[in-house]
Amino acid sequence: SVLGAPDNPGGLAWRALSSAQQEFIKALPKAEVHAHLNGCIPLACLQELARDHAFNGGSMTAEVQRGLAVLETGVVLSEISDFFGLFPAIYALTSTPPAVKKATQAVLASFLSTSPPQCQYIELRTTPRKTPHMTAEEYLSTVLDVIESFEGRAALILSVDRRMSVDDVSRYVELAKTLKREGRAIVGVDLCGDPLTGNMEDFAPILASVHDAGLKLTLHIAETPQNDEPDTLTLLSAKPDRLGHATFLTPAAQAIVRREKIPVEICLTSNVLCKTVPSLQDHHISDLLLHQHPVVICTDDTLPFRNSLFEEYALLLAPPPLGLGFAEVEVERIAREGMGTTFRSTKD
Ligand code: 6MZ
Repeated sequence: SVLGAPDNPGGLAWRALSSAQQEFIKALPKAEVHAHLNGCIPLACLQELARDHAFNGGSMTAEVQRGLAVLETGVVLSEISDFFGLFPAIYALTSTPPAVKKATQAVLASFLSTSPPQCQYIELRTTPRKTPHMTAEEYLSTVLDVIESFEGRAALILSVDRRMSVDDVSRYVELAKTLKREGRAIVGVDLCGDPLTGNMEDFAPILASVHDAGLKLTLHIAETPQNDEPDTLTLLSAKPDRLGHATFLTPAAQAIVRREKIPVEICLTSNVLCKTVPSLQDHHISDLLLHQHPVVICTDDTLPFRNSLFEEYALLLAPPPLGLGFAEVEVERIAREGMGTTFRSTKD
């Protein structure tokens, strides 16, 4: 099943729908453009990776075991900073090219190979990583080989992390440009990672340079109240083509985002579970839609959040308090306009 935990916000909304409404959501053409590879590994695949890891003599540190146990039972976060502590456990299991290949295949299959598929097209993002078993180049090339096997239905966004050094950000942005020149299925660059870290003054010009190579730029921006106006305005100076979250835009930042009509990637379950919005009903999507601002509905991290794209759309359609109560015509328009925010060039 592509449906996640029955008691998460999307699961409850999904079950509040009639079967005709569920069929309507399943049949809607959709694009997924904000999904993190290591955050979207299906649980069964992660468990298989843990078995492979043990079989190959890999050590299962207490940290990895704890992380796995949390992911198996379902995460409860008191704040967003708890979230980033989950990744070392996942990374311990995706540290060789065969493991990365298996994980990428499982992630793409979970979006594209279900019947019906959750989406028609996905831009999957991931942060290059070097480990004792592979270089960052090998990591990306392994991910790209799998993406390309989906023949135009998937593309890569290379993420750089706010915690990286300026040198690493530069190196990975150059790598993204090289991959694009080589004709690989890469469409853009993303900035992600713990929103409370990093100095964006140094990152912004490097990020802006991706446009010269024909790549697009998306940035996690104003995800928490601690992301102050200088941080947000500095990121906006890089001329992003889409924004992730954009929950805490100050009036000055909001004026720019509205004027430039920069599409916002909306991750409803993620924001509710990370408690960056007080409730679904208070989510900034309502204000964006009121202003006819372009949005695209996305899952973010289906592994910890146990959500699916179907359920994210259920959150739009189900009546309050479980959902936002949009009419089917409106949900259809949101899906269609979301398709229009992708980084695919028209000639592809
Ligand atoms: C910021 C996030 C995120 O890149 O290793 N990531 N960054 N905000 C979020 N909101 C919930 N969710 C995930 O995928 C995992 C990485 O994606 C980023 C984190 O840096 C995480 O380590 P990849 O494939």
